[in-house]
Amino acid sequence: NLVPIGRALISVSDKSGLLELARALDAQGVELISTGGTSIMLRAAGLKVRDVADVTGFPEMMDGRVKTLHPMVHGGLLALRDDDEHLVAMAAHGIEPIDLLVVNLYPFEETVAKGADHATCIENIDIGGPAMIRAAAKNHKFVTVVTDPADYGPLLDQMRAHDGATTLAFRQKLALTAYARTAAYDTAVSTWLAGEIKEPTPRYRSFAGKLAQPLRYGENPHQAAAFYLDGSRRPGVATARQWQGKELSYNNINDTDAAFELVAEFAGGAPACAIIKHANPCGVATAATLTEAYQRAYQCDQTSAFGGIVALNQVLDGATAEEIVKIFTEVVIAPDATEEAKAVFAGKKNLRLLTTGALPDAKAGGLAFKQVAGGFLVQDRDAGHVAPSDLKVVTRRAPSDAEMRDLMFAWTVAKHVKSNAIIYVRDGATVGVGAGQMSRVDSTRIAARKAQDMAEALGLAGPLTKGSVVASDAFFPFADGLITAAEAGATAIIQPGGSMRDDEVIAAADERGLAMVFTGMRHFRH
Ligand code: 93A
Repeated sequence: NLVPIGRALISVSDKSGLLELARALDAQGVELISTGGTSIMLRAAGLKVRDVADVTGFPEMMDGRVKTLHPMVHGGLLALRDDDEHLVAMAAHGIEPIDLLVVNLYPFEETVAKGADHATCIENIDIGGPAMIRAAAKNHKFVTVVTDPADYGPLLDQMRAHDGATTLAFRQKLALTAYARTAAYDTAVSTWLAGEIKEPTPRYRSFAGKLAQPLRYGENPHQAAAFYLDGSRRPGVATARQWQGKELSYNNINDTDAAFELVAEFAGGAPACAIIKHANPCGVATAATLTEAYQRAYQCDQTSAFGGIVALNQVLDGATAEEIVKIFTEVVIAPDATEEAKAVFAGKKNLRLLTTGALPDAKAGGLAFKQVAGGFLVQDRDAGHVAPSDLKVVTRRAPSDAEMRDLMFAWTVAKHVKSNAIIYVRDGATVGVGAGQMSRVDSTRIAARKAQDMAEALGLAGPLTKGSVVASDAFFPFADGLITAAEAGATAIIQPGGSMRDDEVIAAADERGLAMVFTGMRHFRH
């Protein structure tokens, strides 16, 4: 099953590692054929290379749209070397076998991620490259196909080990990578086009990614798992730099994402901190300084914060790092970290520090996928926002300015809490979070109960929910949830409204002197 490589066609947009590869192939006596830009680079480096135009007898034309789409190329890739008819056809038409195809595609995904205009994106749809990749991969019994510079090294290792040949097992592995690559590429094109023409229900949807790292295990140790990049380059856990600590786990990645997406809501605002456990915040705060934001987030639920994930919306400084290391934390993620902060963390070997260079745009579009048995659901990511001017005051009393600030904060946090979500907030910090309950009134009670526990732990007299405001991710179906919140000391409520019993809920608020605003927008999260 060893097939020697005598002739290679190289056509690459990403030219990293190209010269080293071409020199090594040349040294092994491999004949090189290449397309426009690739040829120029090889020739400039003093390598002997044939232009694909010489092979096809056709010039590259139409701005390069037609370069390799020719039987001389595709015949050379697809011909079965052990089939007499194929050999006769090759001889009849002067088709020479191509044993190695090295192609990486026009950078379509990168072009879209950069926000290029429509025409530029269209021009970056590679046609000839995928056609050759698919042809070579189909014929992997004889042809070696390399679609990623990361495989140049392994290719040369193979050739050195096998006297210029590759094994079938190696070619098979490259072929499966090749088909996965063209599938992911066309997924990117189709997804982009669906977005361009605002087609919400394209007939086919796929979800593609590039392996970032295999993970030790999944949500549980008996589940195999890996982490893939979706090509969007959204700043976050997928693109972050890890400065220290052991490898992130599946759950770490999931929680770190939840944490960073939450603080991204506070981009450009006051220092903000979120502490996450099991994908739900156990404390979120904004304050005058980052240190204070951390302290206040921590105070919301000191018990759960242990072993949590901390996300910050600003550069991590030394003082905040000193605060964070007082308890065990799994991961800290921030746009950046000062040298002092890094020095503080250096003493905590198990703490992972991630920096992302930027905050993601909380209002950016994108798709969210969820698997169900036999299919998957696709929706826009929840980029919904309400401004204070969108709010409708439904009670006799309107919120004070201070209440309004806290209501907006609470609403923002509620978006990131699993339903049914109830958030008590006081002075820019959560004091009680009720998450993931099947009944809304339970979430209201649990959050108040936790705030009470915390007050006792801190040795405070009154409950922390006294004088708080409350956000509910969806409407109160009955007045009971609101009454529980009022009894816990809440003075103002923010919720979508829209229940059949809104009148009862509003009346209960009025009776207790509460101010309530409706957002008209819901933030379910399951
Ligand atoms: O426009 S294309 O779809 N038409 C082609 O026939 C074709 N053949 C190779 N693009 C084509 N390619 C792509 O050109 C390759 O996939 C590679 O990404 C790129 C290399 O071009 P150059 O060698 O001119 O830099």
